[in-house]
Amino acid sequence: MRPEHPIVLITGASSGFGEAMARLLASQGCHLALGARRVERVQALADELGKAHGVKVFAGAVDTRHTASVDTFVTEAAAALGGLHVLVANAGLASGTFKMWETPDEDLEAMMRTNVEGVVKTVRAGLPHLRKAGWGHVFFIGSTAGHQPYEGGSVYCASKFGVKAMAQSLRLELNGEQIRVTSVDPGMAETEFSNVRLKDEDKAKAVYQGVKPLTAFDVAECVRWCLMLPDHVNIDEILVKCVDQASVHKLHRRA
Ligand code: NDP
Ligand code: 8X3
Repeated sequence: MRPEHPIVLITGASSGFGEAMARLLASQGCHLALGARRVERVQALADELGKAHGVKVFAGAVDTRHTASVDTFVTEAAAALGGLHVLVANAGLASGTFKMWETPDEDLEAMMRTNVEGVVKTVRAGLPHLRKAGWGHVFFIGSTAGHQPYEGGSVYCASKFGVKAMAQSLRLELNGEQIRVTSVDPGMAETEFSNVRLKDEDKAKAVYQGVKPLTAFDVAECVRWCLMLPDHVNIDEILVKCVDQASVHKLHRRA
């Protein structure tokens, strides 16, 4: 039975898509559990959204690479909010644009541990709460990089192909339960993503030069729409790109 005010846990809520989802879903009456490593950011967001929308918002520090950190965050969130209905495994990153044979261990591990292992740890910790509620929705945040590989993206693409595989497996594994599974797979969107990837503000800005990219709110709207559909409707996958991006390699840039 769908709760009147779903309780939504979002990892990576300190910026970008996660922050936008928190803002949009709070405005729709959802209670929230917001996590990231930069806890001061999620705490400020939680205070703001709780006041603005009268919803309950739990904020916690979480590093999704570490089992104990994820387990503590999820347990404390569920205790503070009285359960969980929706998981958004959003925390993720690209680190560098290395050719495969040049990829340093540090970047390899950052991407695989956050984008693949972190997602498993989040779903593994959160799922019992959805099962207990008897109604749930798990969102994976994939990417066009999980549909089409590109040069300089081998490990990031591998991680997002992995996300796609996990979403498909989980949907099969949960068949027969009222828990929907959706992968939202965006193309280029202007967030802190390129700053984190390139570690250089000017280079990050240049990624979006002459293009009107997706915004974090466009992606949040995809999540909102899937969540609000009737219970018997499962959107498996949304591949969403800005109009200027016809494919990973075909981008229209204005002068
Ligand atoms: P941002 O860099 O703006 O946000 C990433 C979020 O992930 C931050 O809140 C960050 O918080 C969090 N995060 C990163 N590592 C960890 C960790 N180990 N533990 C907990 N939280 C972590 O980027 P986006 O919003 O764009 O990215 C969100 C997701 O969307 C990622 O999975 C990304 O791969 C994916 N994506 C992005 C696209 C884009 O073009 N922007 C397109 C397609 C997919 P903190 O640093 O505080 O921990
Ligand atoms: C982020 C989009 O094109 O940088 O997932 O891989 S892209």
